[in-house]
Amino acid sequence: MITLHYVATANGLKIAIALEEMALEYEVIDYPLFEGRHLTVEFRQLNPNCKLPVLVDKAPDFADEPVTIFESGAMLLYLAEKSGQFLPAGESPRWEVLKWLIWQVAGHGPMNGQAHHFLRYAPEGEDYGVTRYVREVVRLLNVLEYRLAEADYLGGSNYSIADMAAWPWVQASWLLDVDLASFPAVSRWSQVIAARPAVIRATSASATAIPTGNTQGRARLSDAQWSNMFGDNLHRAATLRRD
Ligand SMILES: N[C@@H](CCC(=O)N[C@@H](CS)C(=O)NCC(=O)O)C(=O)O
Repeated sequence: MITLHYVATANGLKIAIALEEMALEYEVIDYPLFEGRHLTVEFRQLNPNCKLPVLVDKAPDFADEPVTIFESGAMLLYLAEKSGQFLPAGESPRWEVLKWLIWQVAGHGPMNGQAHHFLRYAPEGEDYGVTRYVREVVRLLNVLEYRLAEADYLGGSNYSIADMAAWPWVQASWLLDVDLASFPAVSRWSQVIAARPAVIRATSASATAIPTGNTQGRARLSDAQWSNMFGDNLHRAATLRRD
């Protein structure tokens, strides 16, 4: 049994999709986005970075003890290796998947995250951050367009963990007022993935679906919610020590 410590955002959804695709048994522990329930000494033992998602496999193939994995890219690799699916074994196809997976978690995800931050949370009237990061998201969509005009999926001809990583963030592009219709190959890829039964299950199950309030419109946070997301509570968590 796998426990998924979950937040209903694009990074969380990547892992829910992977678990559904791989037909692995799992339970979800939900951490509502603004509540800061993960900013604790206990949670820090799962992820020193105090971020979600985190996966705990109580029955790993290679150890008697539970294994804890943080970082969505590491989780996707772990699950692909555990299930033997969605990461080809051969050297060339494997590296195609790995380089697009790393591209997503190191650049595409963080840049989208910053664009969402400046649009939803930053003080209004400050355009620099919005312009910088939304423009960067558009640039990265052009990179995806280039790749997906030559290949059905990011890793080549087969759907893989690289697509599972990128798709939830691409889906969220409309929230940035970026029209995917300008990227025909990305649109085609996005629609094909959206129609997969595992993706439909992950995006619609009550435990893992992304609520409107997590993504849409300008966020109106209470002082406590702001502190959990960006302020003192968040930063204090990085100084918590084990007892
Ligand atoms: N690089 C990390 C990003 C994790 C991350 O930023 N998680 C966000 C949700 S998408 C989070 O935990 N937000 C709540 C918080 O920072 O308190 C990954 O890919 O797993």
